[in-house]
Amino acid sequence: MPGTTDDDGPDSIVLHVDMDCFYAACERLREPELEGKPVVVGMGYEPGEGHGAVATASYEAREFGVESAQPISTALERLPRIESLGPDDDPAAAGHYRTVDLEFYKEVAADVKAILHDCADVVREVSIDEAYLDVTDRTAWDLAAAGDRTLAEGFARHVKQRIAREVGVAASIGVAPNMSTAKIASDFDKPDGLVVVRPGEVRSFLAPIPVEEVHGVGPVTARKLGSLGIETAGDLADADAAVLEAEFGSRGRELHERARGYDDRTVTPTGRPKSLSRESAFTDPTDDIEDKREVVRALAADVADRARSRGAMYRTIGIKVVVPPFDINTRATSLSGPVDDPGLVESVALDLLDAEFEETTVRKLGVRVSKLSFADADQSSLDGWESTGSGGVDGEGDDRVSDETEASAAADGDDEPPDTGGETPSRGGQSSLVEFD
Ligand code: DCP
Ligand code: MG
Repeated sequence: MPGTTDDDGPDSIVLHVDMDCFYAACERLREPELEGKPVVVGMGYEPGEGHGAVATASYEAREFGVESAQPISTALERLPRIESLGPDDDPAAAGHYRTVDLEFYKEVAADVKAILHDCADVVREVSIDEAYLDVTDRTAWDLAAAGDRTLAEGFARHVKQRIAREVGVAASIGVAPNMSTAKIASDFDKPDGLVVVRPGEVRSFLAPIPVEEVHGVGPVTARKLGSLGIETAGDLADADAAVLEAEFGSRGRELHERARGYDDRTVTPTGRPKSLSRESAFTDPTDDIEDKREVVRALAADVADRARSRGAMYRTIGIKVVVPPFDINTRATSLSGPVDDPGLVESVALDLLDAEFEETTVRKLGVRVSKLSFADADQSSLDGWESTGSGGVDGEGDDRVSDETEASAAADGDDEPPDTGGETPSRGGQSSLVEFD
């Protein structure tokens, strides 16, 4: 059982990766001068608007009491906009407000998720900026040759560094033998955290954690637990299982188990895709039509191949053309019925490219098939977002193109907005903006 010390197998190694102040980090990618400054991403802060919510705040802005899901009016009271300062006001105590641009954040998230899929065989994407990785087969709990660090820690550091170097945003990572502990660990030392909880340390790591942070404990349960004198995961672990079961039913027993460090969920890939896509970025933007066509051909072949291997037929074929710096164009053609036809994917994608983008300088190209139907409805267990490894369609040694994304399920490949739990007006308002289709 994963996450336990049973004799039936080695302990799992689960990474939980969660980007730090993600939307704000994305804004800093295109405006590096915002680094180190209070940044608030949300809606409704322009004069005369007044309603809307904070999507996220940079850690500098959080010092002023600004936080996710807060009404924007409260944020503005706590941290005025830099534009509204008088000549004598302190600019360090003002916020740089930016409007939610989900389309751009999804681009950045897709780049991060591509790295995650490259680093793990099983990736469960749970929101735009968060995923679980099962890396049991890629590393080990053994100590590295020098020192007292585990190999798993070195592996997680490598993932973090790749994200920082290749995408330019910071991730916090928790490493643990099970999902719920990994999640708590990733949150434990934010921002830029790396917290490793070894198999033998789970219970002692969890003991001082407030019950609210145990996976599955919401505010109502936390209040009830509080009334039973249970404030921490340690209290919960020590509580009488029968009492918990009487109070909360079977969930009580489950929470008791989690607090004691047992969580037998395995990391399963995010569900059946609604679309399949692949993108490639050029190292240097190009307007050469033959270069562009060559990439589109390779992407089309890869996507059609993946669709076939999953038994998926498609009714829409589309392309994505990213013009520097971040102008995203998508075009698609709908067919009269579902097909499995690699030649058609190529010809439709090339037609869409030629029709409008023959002379355009592009930074990145993508091909997508969507409106999928599956020949065999029972194939869902095979539909995970398998890792295709690096190299992929672009071919080793082709340095004009970096192998960029295995389309990521939640943030990119799905047509649904990512589920971060709890909608805010800001996100709700943006969720109709989807790439392709
Ligand atoms: N988000 C949102 N509304 C919320 C919560 C989050 O729009 N109520 C968006 C903005 C966040 C992104 O989702 O940047 C990721 O959510 P997180 O909860 O991971 O928050 P952050 O990444 O911003 O901060 P942290 O560093 O705490 O992870
Ligand atoms: Mg985050």
